[in-house]
Amino acid sequence: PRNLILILGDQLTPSLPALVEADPERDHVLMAEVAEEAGYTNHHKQKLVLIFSAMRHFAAELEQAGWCVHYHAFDPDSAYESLGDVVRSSAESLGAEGVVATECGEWRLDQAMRQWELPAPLSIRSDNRFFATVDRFQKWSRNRKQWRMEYFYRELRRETGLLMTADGQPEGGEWNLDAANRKKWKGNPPAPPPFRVEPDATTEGVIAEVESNLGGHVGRTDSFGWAVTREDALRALDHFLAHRLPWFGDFQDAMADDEPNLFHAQLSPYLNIGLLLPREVCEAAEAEYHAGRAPLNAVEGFIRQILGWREFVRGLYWTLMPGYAAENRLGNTRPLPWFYWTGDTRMRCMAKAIGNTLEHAYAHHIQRLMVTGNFALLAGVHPEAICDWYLGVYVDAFDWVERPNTQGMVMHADGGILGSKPYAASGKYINRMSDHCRHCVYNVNDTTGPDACPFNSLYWHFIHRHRDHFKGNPRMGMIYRNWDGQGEEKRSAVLAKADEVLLNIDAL
Ligand code: FAD
Ligand code: DLZ
Repeated sequence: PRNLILILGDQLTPSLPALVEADPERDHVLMAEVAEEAGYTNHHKQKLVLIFSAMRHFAAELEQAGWCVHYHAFDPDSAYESLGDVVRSSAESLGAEGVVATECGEWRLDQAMRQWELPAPLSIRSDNRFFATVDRFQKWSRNRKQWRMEYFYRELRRETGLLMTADGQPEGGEWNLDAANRKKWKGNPPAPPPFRVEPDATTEGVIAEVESNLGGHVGRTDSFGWAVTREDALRALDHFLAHRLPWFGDFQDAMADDEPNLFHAQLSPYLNIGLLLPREVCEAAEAEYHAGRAPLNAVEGFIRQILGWREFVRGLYWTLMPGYAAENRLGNTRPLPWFYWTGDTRMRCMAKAIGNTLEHAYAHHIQRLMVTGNFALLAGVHPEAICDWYLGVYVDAFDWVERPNTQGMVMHADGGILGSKPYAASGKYINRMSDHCRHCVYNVNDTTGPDACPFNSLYWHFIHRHRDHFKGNPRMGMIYRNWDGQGEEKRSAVLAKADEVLLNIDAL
């Protein structure tokens, strides 16, 4: 072949420049399932199944479209450990004149790619599947003291025209309708059943292979129901638009004991591996608003997650790596409590969020941020330990999006680049937004007694131990006034209780 075109497991998009600019008559495609990618973290088995099965389906679609595809299926005895090994050997044996790849999503692999020693020159094409290039983000961020998602988002709204009126104003007169999106869900409207795709023969085959070759990975495969083709991902999108989007805004921050997904889209894995494109997803949601089928608070809230947060964290990642990964501004040292890997804890909210994660490789944003994330923040877990957990257990997890969300949004380890205030909360918040506490053995209204909710004392311990760090933060002033106003005796009792909780953390 003239060129060998490498397609990675999260690049399953026919419109990639590397494919569009190539010629199926002269260029060949290379795809490979390899031990190094499967093993760089404890990937949930459903994530492995999703990626391998989606890769195999994509390879078959390319073949049908006339491409010659060299596909290396996972082989535990393979002589090739890494993508670099496969690319080198394939380029050599096929006599390729050049190798073409697309910018990859992780710093780790990007660095490795740049050091590959290949028999033919490597060219790396840009990834056109985002609204903004990294350069675009850097142009925006360069001269700003503070980087706030909201302002980057507004620029992208203007540039894309999404939810903008003809005279350049935000639809409805306001940029951000978040204040309308904090309702507790009390069962109405009922949450729709999740969208599931029954595994086909290819997926069944991959499930069996993952169980036998990578069976030590976290999670289970018997509940696998993710889409593995663009066609089914589009059906998942339609299902979301029809059954969830209208209430997405109202209940965006809600949690429910027996409804793990509520009105969330569950589209992140498809966006992240390229089965769906962010623009088509946002445009489809916008069309629902214009057709009068979904209210503005839902559609704006949804589009903000993709056009705002998703683009913002990607720009931030590529601008601040690799230093970002080492940030630990709160000086945390604690290892991750073991129950993160088992769900075996009496804290109801944690057991539910972790249990769902282990079963489905998914938890929605508020479970990640305000339950498992909040607990790790309050307990002072080392950022690397909690990052590694999030990178493993979620079907949508890739370093470029997981890292800023964990290191920045959850752990405040970056000192406030991503968020001006830590998302620290006591049990009161969880009780306000969910019905978990009603089913919990711990008492959310108690802070120091034997059955007190652990989040309560840990919250004040967190506030107390990081006073030096947060004392200049105007958004934290009221919290410190509240803490100081509680009196010496009460504060000592709260701190003593938190010490006891931390000492017995694995038994909570
Ligand atoms: P919805 O709530 O329905 O949102 C719609 C879409 O918006 C998502 O599909 C996603 O593409 C995007 N989105 C929403 N919130 C964010 C966000 N904060 N950052 C970037 N995109 C966002 N998302 C990932 O895609 N991969 C990750 O590895 C990941 N790790 C996370 C780790 C932590 C600690 C936290 C707090 C959040 C993380 N997120 C991650 C963001 C968010 O939780 C998920 O995108 C979301 O839960 C996916 O489910 P959904 O499709 O139902 O999302
Ligand atoms: C996540 C992942 C996994 C588990 N396996 C593979 C693989 O075997 N082959 C491959 O090409 N890609 C895989 N991926 C996705 C890559 O790790 C991904 O390209 C990087 O995470 C960069 O975003």
